[in-house]
Amino acid sequence: MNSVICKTTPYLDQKPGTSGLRKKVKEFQKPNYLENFVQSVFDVLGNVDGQTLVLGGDGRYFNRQAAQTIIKMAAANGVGKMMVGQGGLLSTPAASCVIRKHKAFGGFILSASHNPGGPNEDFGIKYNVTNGGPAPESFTDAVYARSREISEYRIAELPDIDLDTLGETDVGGMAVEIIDPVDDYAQLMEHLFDFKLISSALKAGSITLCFDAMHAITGPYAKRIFEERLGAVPGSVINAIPKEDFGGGHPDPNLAHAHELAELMYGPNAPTLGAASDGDGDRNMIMGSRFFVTPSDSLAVLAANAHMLPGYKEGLRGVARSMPTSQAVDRVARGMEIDCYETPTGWKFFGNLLDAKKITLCGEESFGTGSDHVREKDGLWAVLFWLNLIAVRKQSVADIVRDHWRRFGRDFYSRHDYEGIDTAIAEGIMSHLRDQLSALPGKSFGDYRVSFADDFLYRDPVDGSISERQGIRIGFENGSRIVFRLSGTGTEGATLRIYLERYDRDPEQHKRDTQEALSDLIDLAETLSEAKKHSGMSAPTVIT
Ligand code: VG1
Ligand code: CO
Repeated sequence: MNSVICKTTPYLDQKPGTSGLRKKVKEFQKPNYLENFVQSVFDVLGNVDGQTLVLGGDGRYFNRQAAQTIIKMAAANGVGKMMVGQGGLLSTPAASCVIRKHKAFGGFILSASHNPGGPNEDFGIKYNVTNGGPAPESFTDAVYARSREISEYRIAELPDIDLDTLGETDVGGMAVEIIDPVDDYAQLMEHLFDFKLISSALKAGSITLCFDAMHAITGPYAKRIFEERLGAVPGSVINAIPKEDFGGGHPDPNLAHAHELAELMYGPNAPTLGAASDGDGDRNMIMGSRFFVTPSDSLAVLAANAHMLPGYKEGLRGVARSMPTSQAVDRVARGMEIDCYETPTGWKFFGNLLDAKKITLCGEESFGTGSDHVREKDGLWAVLFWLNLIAVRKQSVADIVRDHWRRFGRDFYSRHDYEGIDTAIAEGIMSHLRDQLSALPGKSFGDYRVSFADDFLYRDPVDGSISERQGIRIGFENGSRIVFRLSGTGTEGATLRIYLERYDRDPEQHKRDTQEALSDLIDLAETLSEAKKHSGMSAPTVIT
């Protein structure tokens, strides 16, 4: 093999965010931009001689090209074998599954998740470690540091590799195995859920399903699992063909972006379960007829019912949620007398807790739920979980959630995003909030008396590592909370996220509209942050 060492100069902005490095495609197309980052990962990894790496992405624009570059660089860096999803495709949870199942050293996932795709939109790359999960901050910090001083990278001079034919070939002394992207993942799902029960309910028509793949990676997975394997009526999966630009939409499963599904679910012929996933297949939205399940509630419902499903019949070791996620799951954990951990935003923080067997289920308010079956959040897993639960309980989605509220009380919850704010203004809003923190405890605003106010600091209970400034939390004596943080996944300006929650035990109140139930807190968030005033925006751009 002819391997060359190419000279390069550093880019100074290759700092991975909440989930990998995300930039405009145009940035990634700059000379050596991708190569610098990938070589920085190899440099931090050190000796990878003979190791196996996994590679796949969500199929967005630039996916194939990036895959070719990474394979050639892997060969030149001594990697023994690359396992690549056919067509360069793998959903994020499937990549995690493949790394674990085949005991690979790690893997590259090419995705900017829910961000739009296309020549003028976003691309992303992240490295996952041996446990199948996103690399921890210590690793991404080291990659960033390396990228700022890199001076050369290694690449094999090879013709383009055939990414479409299944099977193993030799590429310049390195084995490249093109694998079916769905097989391993589908097998794992079969092991966790009662496929027989779900299948008979779908075939009998007692459960109907509409899954919106949003022209993203889950199309082939959902077709195979829901329609071919479980027997859902053909057409149950919509927008099933992955497209490089996701059909021009945002592959973000929420009521704003998955509008085709939302319309169906609020219409006269709604199926039993409506669901959607994002660009790379790790998020999920769950709906019943005229009913939207907040991701925070979904996590709590899954935790309370997990023992009814085959993969979780032994019960849960513990649970975890990201800090801004509502406290609904905490109430379930208390009832079950298991531990509940509060972690910073981003799946990488769950990895240690899962590996140390401290938790079985975890989730985030941003439409992410998962368990110890892989080390990523998992969209289709959550949909299968709900299908299985509905089949066991023989109740509608709405009835399952309302029962849950009657038992545990309801955590009204919403997130207000202000997107595309000038970065300096967004930083200013955060520091204005930070300046108030020490004076807030004990202060009252109407019925709300502040019990604590801080900038969230996380000490990992497994390795003791510390992550600071993870978001501003303001907690009230009645259990309500307001959280403020800046997004770490955007590629344009800044996004301010305001998370609002209020608990109500009284079943009479559970029917209330969420925004109305939260209106005092919404006003209070503005009083404290002056977000509208400083951003010049009269309303949030997205409310979930
Ligand atoms: C967002 C979500 C966070 C999630 C992250 C990656 O991050 O809030 O909960 O882990 O996206 O998800 P941020 O920093 O923009 O708030 V995905 O599906 O984009 O990989
Ligand atoms: Co995603």
